[in-house]
Amino acid sequence: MKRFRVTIVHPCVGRKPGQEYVRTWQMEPLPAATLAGLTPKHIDVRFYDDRMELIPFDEPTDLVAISVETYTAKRAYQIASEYRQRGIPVVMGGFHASLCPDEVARYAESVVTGEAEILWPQVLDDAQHGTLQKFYRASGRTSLAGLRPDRSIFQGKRYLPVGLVEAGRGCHFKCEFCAVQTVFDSTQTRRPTDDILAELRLLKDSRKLFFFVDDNITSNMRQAKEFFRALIPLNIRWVSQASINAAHDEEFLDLLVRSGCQGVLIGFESLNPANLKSMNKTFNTAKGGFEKALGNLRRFGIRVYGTFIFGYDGDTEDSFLPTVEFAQEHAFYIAAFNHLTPFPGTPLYTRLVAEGRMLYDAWWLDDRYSYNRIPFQPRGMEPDALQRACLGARKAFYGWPSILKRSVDPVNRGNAFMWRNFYMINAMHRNDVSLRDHYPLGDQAWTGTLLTAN
Ligand code: B12
Repeated sequence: MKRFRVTIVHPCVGRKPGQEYVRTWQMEPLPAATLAGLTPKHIDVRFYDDRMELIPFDEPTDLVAISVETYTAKRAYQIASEYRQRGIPVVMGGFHASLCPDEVARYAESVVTGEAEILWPQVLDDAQHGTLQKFYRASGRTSLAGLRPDRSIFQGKRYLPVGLVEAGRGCHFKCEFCAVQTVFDSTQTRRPTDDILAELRLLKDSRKLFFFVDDNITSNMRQAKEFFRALIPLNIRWVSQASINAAHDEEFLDLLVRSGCQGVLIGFESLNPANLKSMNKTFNTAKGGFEKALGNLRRFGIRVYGTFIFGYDGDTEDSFLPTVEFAQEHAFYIAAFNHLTPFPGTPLYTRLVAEGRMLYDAWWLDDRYSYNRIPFQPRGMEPDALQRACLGARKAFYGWPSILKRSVDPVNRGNAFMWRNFYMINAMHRNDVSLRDHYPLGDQAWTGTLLTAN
């Protein structure tokens, strides 16, 4: 009997005519490996990464699965149209599908909202029987026990040698701008420690660094500590995302270091307490605030990837320089200076719509919109000034004098591996400073017609 074939596609954000997609930050996409791992063995799986290869639309397949984020939605709909024009049904899932299911449903036979662990086998079964439903909605959270991402689909593709692994999903905080809280309803689930350790052992020889992609690895401190204790004997190097409250817990910091943590991404967001209040992120300033927390991290030798958001109501053009100086003074290993982005479905988006401040109906689909353009009206400056100032902040932080100064910081050169990589990673960021500015969403050279579904 003919085997059923499913083609998984990871879309890129967009493409300029005749040019390759931006090559930096191309890591193995875990959503694709997770879906492949959930697919029964009697089904053939193929995988194409639109960021690095041409999709062979004419290759025979029975079902196409596309992961959609807000920035990749436009490109995802182009890809879906190519397949659907050839009579192949398309199912979409991922963050944007969960945030905007009705929009996504216009371009696909089926939409999966929420986590796919329970629903995906059902989708495949229905597809094989020709009974695909329009919506498959996950109710509540799914257990992550038994999760086995299948990375064999990445063979032959050139990704950064970083091992992306999930330890948990979601975050209990309710930051106004964050899409994660909307999708997971401010809850966090964790994988059983033994499952994670088994996955790490499989990957350990081929990956020099692991990235736990958890939205907030510190969301449940008790479980995080238990996990770090179990990690110690593995002797790996890892980085992840954390909230700053964890930097006030000495036992936690000690376990971070002993388990091989090389650095954490922390969302500082703003130096302005009024902005943090509007973001619902006042926990950032608790227990002595940034200075105390950064002092603690420094004492334990933990590198910091600091991220900042500009464009909240308290920001003006004067907000940028002190923020860049703060990041330089604390010798952040790397830092991000991004404009506020209202993702659909977030409380921020709802508020800005209610205040009449959105400049596009759906910026992610609007042909006038391009990457890094400001999609809303800030209060303290004009949109163009906000965009220019973010660019200026990145240029200053990734200027050679700043890179060199930060490179000799004792924490950043705490071990040879991270010191060597400091130059490579900062050079990559430096190269990226304006690379994505005004990058199109969707492939600009695409001449097809977006096919809508019933
Ligand atoms: C790792 C990561 C990255 C990595 C990407 C690594 C890579 N592979 O290339 C890096 C650091 C480069 C990155 C960059 C960015 N990221 Co990012 N990233 C993540 C993060 C933390 C984890 C993603 C992951 O692997 N999760 C594990 C997988 C298994 O989970 P999942 O994607 O949710 O998939 C599950 C379901 O959604 C569903 N599903 C997913 N796809 C599909 C498809 C089908 C067909 C089906 C049925 C189901 C399904 O099934 C899966 C299993 O349940 C997420 C947060 C998160 N919780 O997902 C943010 C996240 C995806 N990123 C986000 C953003 C905004 C960005 C940036 C734009 C940030 C910036 N300003 O530069 C960039 C650019 C993104 C791009 N597309 O180019 C947002 C997207 C929001 C949105 N509305 O779309 C998220 C959700 C973070 C957030 N706080 O809002 N990111």
